[in-house]
Amino acid sequence: WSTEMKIYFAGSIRGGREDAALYRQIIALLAQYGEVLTEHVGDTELPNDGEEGISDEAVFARDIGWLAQADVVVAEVTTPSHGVGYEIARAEALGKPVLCLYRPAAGRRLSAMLAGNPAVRCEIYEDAEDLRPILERFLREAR
Ligand code: 6IA
Repeated sequence: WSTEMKIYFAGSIRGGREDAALYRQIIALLAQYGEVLTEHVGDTELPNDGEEGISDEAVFARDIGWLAQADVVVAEVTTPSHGVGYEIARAEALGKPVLCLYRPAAGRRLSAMLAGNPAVRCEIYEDAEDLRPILERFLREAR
């Protein structure tokens, strides 16, 4: 594996931090395959109203810069998030490979804008233990 691959991981922040510990696990897995540009998304201490000391404008500019540099985007999309949806659309427009990871449950359904989008790969899983083969296949094909 090339350690040069730059991976942009997207997960909900203000959309809700229920899955923050899982994001952290996914980031740790991804870090075995490349450089994860967005490790703060897995910071379980991060309050969902945002980090102190950095403006929304600075967050936006920084994240857009990272997205432009990224080779691939991996998004955990179970908790709906405007920011994650925006990042996915932006990555698609930039022609970057996008993988969406989704945990199905009764009473919710993945947005048709992702599930019905031929430009993004959506993979269903149950917990972090399922992810290694899914991530390896995606990253191999993206290289
Ligand atoms: O709408 P959301 O807040 O749920 O959007 C989450 C997504 O947008 C994540 O994938 C991040 O890449 C990006 N994002 C949104 N807010 C932040 C943010 N907030 N910081 C970094 N990325 C963000 C302030 C806290 C931060 C400085 C650690």
